[in-house]
Amino acid sequence: MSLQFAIDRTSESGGRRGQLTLPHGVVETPVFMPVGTAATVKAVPQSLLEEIGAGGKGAQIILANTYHLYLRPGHELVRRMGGVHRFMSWERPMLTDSGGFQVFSLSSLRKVTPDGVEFRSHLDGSKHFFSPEHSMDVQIALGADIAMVFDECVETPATWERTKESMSLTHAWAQRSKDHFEANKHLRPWAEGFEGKTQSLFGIVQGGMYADLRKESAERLVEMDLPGYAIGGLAVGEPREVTREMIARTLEFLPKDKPRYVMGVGYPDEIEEYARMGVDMMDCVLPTRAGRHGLLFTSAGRLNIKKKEYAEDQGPIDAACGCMVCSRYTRAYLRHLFSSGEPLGAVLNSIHNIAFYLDVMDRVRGDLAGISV
Ligand code: PRF
Ligand code: ZN
Repeated sequence: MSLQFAIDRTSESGGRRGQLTLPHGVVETPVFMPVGTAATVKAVPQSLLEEIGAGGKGAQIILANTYHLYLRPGHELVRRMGGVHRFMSWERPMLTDSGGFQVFSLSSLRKVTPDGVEFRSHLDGSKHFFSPEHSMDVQIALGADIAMVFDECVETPATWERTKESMSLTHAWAQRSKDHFEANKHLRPWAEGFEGKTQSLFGIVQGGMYADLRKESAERLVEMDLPGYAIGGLAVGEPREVTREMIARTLEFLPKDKPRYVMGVGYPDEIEEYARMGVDMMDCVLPTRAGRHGLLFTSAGRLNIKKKEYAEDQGPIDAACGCMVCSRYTRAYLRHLFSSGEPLGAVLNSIHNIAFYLDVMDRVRGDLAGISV
């Protein structure tokens, strides 16, 4: 089996405590996945990712991006290096996003046709074309445990008609993604020691901010009988209540026995809330991106380490945090590193923020394990 999902307990609010078994290991859910866009969780070495947060268990699964690795260093190079796990020396589970969302958010001069998307690289302006088939070829070369279908994330706000049209394109692309993935997944870069195991492909529900389209999209994707489903197209600028409502309206139509993943969310209180609603997987650049900008998450809220008031503060970022940064360094020192533009500032801030996110999920898992209905 390439993917198994077992749910131990479900809470009254729908939260699930489970285990997702993948070729590279077991993931305790609900899980937060740090983002490793270019085969690196920015500023954090792999050895630390394996240790920080969640009582020393570290990150269980990380994400990488098809769009970035295709452009640089190139997916064929990564394949020759043994796949993305071997290339970056991360032997735990991984997931790759399909490139759809990144093409729409990063590249320029996009031309969308039923066949795919033509775009210019954000790196050097060179012209490229992504189709569902090409996205699958790239993701198979990278070899993450979970690949994602190629989708279009509609801009917001968008009319119902525009959203429906984009959603229909996403459904056609999902079917093409599945067909091409199934026919080619045997070409993944790892085989030895993984007998009988290969990559799995997840679907992505779209439908913008329209509950009827969310239902239609979920139902259409469920017909494709994929091993897991993501909820895409959210956290793109809409109010938080709308995000929550769309997640709830989508979860209703997704199978209870398969993993459910909300892409690209959110603040710590949001990931906790969504996990308690029954979301099993989430990813977000926030802990690392905010960390590089000096924004730290704590049990007492957000803290901006740039502020003058921390110049001589002998306390840790968060006295309630057990991470290696909080147990060793003062706010005064971290403020000094940040104000001096020292690279270690970004490293330590990112480590604390990731540990904080992983701790949030570890606490939610503990709560869910204790509740049963
Ligand atoms: N689609 C894909 N990746 C994504 C999204 C999406 O809609 C989002 C939206 N929050 C984040 N990452 N493929
Ligand atoms: Zn900490």
